[in-house]
Amino acid sequence: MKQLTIASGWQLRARTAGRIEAQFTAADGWTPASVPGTVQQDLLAAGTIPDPFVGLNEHEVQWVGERDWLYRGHFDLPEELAGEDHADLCFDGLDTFATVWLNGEEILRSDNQFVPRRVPVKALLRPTGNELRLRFDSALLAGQALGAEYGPRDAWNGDPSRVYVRKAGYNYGWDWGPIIMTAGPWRPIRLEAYSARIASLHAPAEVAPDLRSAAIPVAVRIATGTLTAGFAVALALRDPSGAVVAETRVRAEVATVNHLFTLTDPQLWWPRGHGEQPLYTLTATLLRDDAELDRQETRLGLRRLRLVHEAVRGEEGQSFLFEVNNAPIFGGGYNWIPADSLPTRVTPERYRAWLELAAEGNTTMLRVWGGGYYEEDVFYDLCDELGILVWQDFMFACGMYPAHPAFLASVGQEAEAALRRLRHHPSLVLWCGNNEDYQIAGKHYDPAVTTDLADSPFPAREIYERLLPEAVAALDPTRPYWPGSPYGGLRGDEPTIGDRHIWGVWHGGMLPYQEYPTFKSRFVSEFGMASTVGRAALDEFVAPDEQYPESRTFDSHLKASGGQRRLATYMVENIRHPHDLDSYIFGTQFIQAEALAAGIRGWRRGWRGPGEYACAGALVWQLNDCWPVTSWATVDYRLRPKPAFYAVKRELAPLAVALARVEGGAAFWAINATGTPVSATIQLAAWTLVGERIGGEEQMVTLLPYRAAEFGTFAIRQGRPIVISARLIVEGEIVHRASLWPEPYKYLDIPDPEITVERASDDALTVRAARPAKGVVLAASGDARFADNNLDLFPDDPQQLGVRGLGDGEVTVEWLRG
Ligand code: BMA
Repeated sequence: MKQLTIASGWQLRARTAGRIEAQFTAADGWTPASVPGTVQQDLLAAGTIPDPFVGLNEHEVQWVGERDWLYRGHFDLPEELAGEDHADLCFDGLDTFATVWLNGEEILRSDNQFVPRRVPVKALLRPTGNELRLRFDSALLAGQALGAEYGPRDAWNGDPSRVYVRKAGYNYGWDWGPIIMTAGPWRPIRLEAYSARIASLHAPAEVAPDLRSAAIPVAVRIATGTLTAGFAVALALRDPSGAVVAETRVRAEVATVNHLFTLTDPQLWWPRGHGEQPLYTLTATLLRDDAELDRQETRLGLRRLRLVHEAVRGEEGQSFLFEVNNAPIFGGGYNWIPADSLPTRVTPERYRAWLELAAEGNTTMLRVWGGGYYEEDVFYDLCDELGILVWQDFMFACGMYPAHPAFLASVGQEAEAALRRLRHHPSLVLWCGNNEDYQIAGKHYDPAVTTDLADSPFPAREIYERLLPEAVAALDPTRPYWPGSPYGGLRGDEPTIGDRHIWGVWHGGMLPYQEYPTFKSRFVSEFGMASTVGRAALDEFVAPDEQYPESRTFDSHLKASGGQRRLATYMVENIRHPHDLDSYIFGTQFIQAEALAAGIRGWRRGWRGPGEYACAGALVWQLNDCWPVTSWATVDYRLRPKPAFYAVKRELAPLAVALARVEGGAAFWAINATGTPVSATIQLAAWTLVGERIGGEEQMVTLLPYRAAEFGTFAIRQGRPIVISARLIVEGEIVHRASLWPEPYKYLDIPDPEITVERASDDALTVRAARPAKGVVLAASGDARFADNNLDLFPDDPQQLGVRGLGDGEVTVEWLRG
């Protein structure tokens, strides 16, 4: 198979009134266009629009989303392609309502951003000067027209007509993102020429329960005119070192060639923190009379996966536990949203930086959330390499989606495309029907209704409970499917069944985050606390005269409903209200760190071991941002971690100690997320605010694998404010720290802790405090990156931490004052 990527010389222009032919042939009015790309990206590059991320510019660029756009591109047909029997134009992603012409012939109409299209064009091709024309209709207007035709429907976030449009929902604006209605060929366009090609290569490998062998059934689907004699497929399986461990050659008498490889003692793929991520490579070569016609390769990670719904001792309901290679995994991590409002700007390098940062933050699982898009291949490749498990939503979020036949057909194609493209990734462990659609359905959801779902008051159940599970069963039978997130029980808000989004803190009743542990759940798939970004980020999008929290620009970059009010409420309930921008930034970020830590700490305590996995996951809403904004992200748009990133990292550490206030003192427990028993010492100490150590105890413990274990109560005398420190020591090394301060912090008179920061070496610092210090945030100019931050310090425990890119920059320190 030979191919030609058609990426250069493209132009775009807005469609105007009048005959479209004249516009396509017009000499002027064109802007250089990037393919893959989006209109907004090219208009920005041409200086036609201001940067929508800066100031209030978002509001200046809305006209782009309300126009139709024309693209034209030209290509010659390379000789080696001209000689092939077949030639297809392949459009990997057209956003969204597109009509395509080749050399004046209309060849395609597409209405789903997520469905790659292939069009046979052999008969239309010329040796030179082939012209491709694309028209993208305004998705906003097209969606509104569908809404007018089929009737209004409900949706949270964005114009509700979005539910009729198979396009990334966040483009319509979300409670953390701007309205940027992209349009364009957002994924590559190429010409493929072949006499025969491999249409698909699928190897749904299964590892035996005893992990001692793996069955790898291989199916190769061949696309060609007629299969004549002489066709064959050569299969080769290479181990991670590249050595061939199995190979064969099968004659191709039918369009799908099958073969079964079995491996004994396979190298198992493990989630990070549990083992390595060895990847095998399976190569299929299509031959005719020994001549190679096409070749495809796929990487395979061999692992045994189960989503375990079993009884939880002494409790109602069932667990929601991911098990990999028979090891119970605590699904700790984040929800992932698109990393840019202009998705084609996210380079493979940026994906690597994001996912390496997530791994550095002790992320075991990322949920690709249903309001964005099925991510780029590189995202999943990196998760395979880094051992980050992926919870994959289908692209439905916070809406009452329709289920009329045309819509179902489009969704069916979309699901097939996503399943075929992503099913070989070992990191992908769950397919999930939607985000919060069972919640927005509210009273329209009646589980007793099990037939004619498309005609029910909640028609999209036809998608989540029939179309998608059937597609998953047919195309990716080795993976579990879950109808929605949250889902389980009547309202998807069940403490003992399925997953749960816990938004009683921040949203809803704005309950104190200290109450997070009281929210029971088998798997917390969303919870969050918002904060603003740091100074460096603000300087990039807020004009100096707008740099105060209540400014119009701040408000425009804070999309959460009631956001200002909620941020202020959580601050005044916990800390002394800040009066300047820097302490406002510190305050919101401090609260976010405290809240997320309280949640994870409380829920991970419920991961109590075999038969008692009362809670088996906590996914923070959200890891990243798609533009500069005050949001729930713990890392800003330019990959600068906020203090909360380090708080989450600490609470998700594989070995951890934890504290909680109880009558007369503090309960303490420890977590061992690894598969090996660990002998450790838990050291506890009680401190006054002025730094006197007034008590302490040590306990030698054995931390059994895969669980949290309670170790009793550390009694402290009541009366004055006492701060408790806890350290977990393994083979003489402090592997984890925790602290417990009296709350609310605002009542405390916290003396200056006299913090010092010393350079221990070029890439290490030692941080000390003469008195207990809370929420110590180190900052430096430029791209300095601290390995740890948002520290709780104690007089007897200087902390050493790594730092990159500091150079001779100065380190500043901020801490909770009171
Ligand atoms: C949940 C998510 C998102 C939203 C977040 C914060 O609803 O699924 O839709 O951004 O909460 O409100």
